Amino acid sequence: MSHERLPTDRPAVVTVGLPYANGDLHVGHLRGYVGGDLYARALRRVGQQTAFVCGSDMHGTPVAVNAAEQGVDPETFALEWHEQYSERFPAFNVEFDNYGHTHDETNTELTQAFVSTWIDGDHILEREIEVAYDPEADRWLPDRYVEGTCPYCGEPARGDECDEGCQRHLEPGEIEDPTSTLTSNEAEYRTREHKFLRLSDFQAYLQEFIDRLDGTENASNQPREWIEGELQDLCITRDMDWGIDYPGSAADDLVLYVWVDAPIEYVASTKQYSERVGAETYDWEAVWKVGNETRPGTEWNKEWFEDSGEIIHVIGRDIIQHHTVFWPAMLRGAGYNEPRAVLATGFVGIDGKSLSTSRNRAIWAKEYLDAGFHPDLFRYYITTGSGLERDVDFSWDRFAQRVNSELVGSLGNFCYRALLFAHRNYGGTPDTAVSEAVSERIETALDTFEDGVAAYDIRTIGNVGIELADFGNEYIQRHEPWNLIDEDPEKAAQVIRDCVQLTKACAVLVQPVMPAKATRLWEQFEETGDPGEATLEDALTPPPSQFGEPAELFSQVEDDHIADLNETLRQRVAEASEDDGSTETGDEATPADIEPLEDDRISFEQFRDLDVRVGEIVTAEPIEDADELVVLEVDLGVETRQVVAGIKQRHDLGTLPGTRVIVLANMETAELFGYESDGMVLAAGAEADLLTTHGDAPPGTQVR
Ligand code: B3M
Ligand code: ZN
Repeated sequence: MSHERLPTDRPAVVTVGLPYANGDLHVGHLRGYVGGDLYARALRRVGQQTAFVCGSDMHGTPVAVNAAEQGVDPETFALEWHEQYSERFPAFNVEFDNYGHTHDETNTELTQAFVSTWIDGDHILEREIEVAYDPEADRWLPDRYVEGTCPYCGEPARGDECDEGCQRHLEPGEIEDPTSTLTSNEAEYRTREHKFLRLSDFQAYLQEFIDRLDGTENASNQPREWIEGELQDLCITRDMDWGIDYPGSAADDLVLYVWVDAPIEYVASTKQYSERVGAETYDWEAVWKVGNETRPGTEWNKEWFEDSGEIIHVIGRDIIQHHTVFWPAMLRGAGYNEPRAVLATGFVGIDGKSLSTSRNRAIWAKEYLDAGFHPDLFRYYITTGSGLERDVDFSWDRFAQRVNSELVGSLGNFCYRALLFAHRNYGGTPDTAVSEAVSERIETALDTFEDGVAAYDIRTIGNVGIELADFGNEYIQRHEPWNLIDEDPEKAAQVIRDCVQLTKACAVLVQPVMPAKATRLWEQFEETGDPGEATLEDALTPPPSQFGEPAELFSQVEDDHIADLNETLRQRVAEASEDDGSTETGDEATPADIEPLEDDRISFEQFRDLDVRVGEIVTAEPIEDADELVVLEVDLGVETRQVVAGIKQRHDLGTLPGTRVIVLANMETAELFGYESDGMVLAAGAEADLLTTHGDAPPGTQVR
């Protein structure tokens, strides 16, 4: 880590990638917003002055295409979704300090000022390029108006992104076999002049920037190949009338590319917040500018940045390139501060399959709320189910299981038992000091929390309160105060005093992940104020000597409810696949294709000869000229092995790191295409569908 440890004495801003104002939000979107909200709350908890900002992404073809489908003008369409998001986020306790949108005046002015500074700094060039055109519709086809094949990986792609394949940003004119999404006709390429940001001006800067960047590993590893190779200039204009005008071009239908004004909204939204609360309370320039002024150029000078605040972006893994290559260059060219950390989330799957809005295999934000579940349950599930960088699966079954065991069974049970016992026997907190062992355990939890914040480790931050409750449950069970109360009243008072303190510490520690539940718990002590304002030290200060009867914090999720939700999801996916003529299970083998089962039996001893282990893929690299082969580094707990596997047909390599696989560890070694393969990864079928684990058995675990 090249930065001073958090918290610092400068202001911080936490942002989350802006949602396109073009449709319903689902659990896949919510993961980032909840993660960002948790992190912003945790930062404040450790004493860092923090603004948490975001806004709706109103421009670009994602909005224009959907608005046209509905027959509405893009502004009306996007504003409606913007209003809806402004209500939806707070319903999940995602509380932005400012939630703006990219079409507002603050962002329009700031965006044009950025571009003007690039023009003044000579970073803009004009170039004639080939742009897709639909002769029948008589229109240019920017971005999502064109589909075709990715020139880098050969997968189907959209005009400006290889969304199903290698996830690269595509420049206008790059996509192969272009088809118009307006008429489904083959598109023509026609010559047109556009403006470009000369990214190569910032190459040396970016190479150093990426070494300074904190956050998840994928965010600083993925862009290296681009930053180290030749940087392509970024086309920053589009032939559309929906967007922010290129300065001085109001007349000619040339607007800025949506990825120019979208990240600038991070700055604009912070500015709006500052303007609302006053710069003495929060000064946006102290964060975004360099020593409160702009210093355009291509250089980076340590002293300039020492006094600037901390910029932390939470984003989806598919937009790493935009945030670690384009955005820092845009900021530097305009003379602004740079991101300190980028935290890129993995994807959210549904029932072990990828979330797909076209197949309606998604859990929608509204649907979750309509099912009557408290938002904090989802917050807990989605942030602590796996590390932020990893993919996480949402299933109603797993949701119910985790709520029932971890929230009802552990946290809820402990707090209720401790407070009820204290209330009934002592009217509140027993009048004695907390034992040394318990205060030490609380201090350890506080340290874990602080280390989690310093390491941007959202999962650890989300878990620390529950782990403390696990300790509490074990503690109360071991000491059985209900037996001690007659035999050894002093000891009983001591145990309950400890448990009440642990409960208060839990309230302080779970607040970032479950803010509303933490407030309810806090109120049970009749503690005044808001646990959101509490500091970490409050976990160790005595709770009030008197409090009333507590209430249960969580209630059990019922099996019938879950069965109904599963059925609704199943029906919806089936209907969607009928509508588009596909079958949801189309890639499964039919019974006629399946080999009969083997008659020859083997002994248990023979099976035991196989050393089958759980492994975790660390890296996955294609082998050139081998259509199917991939070189994997697989962590087997005790050591990391290189394994060559024929799995390229079915798996997107970018998504493999972090995946748990099953490995035959004592397979004899082999050499394939010049690479040694030390083990065999198990996969199903001719297309090699990787086997993985259902629970969380760690790497190295034996399979029996
Ligand atoms: N509106 C959504 C996405 O591509 C896009 C993010 C902008 S962040 C500045 O995930
Ligand atoms: Zn691609």
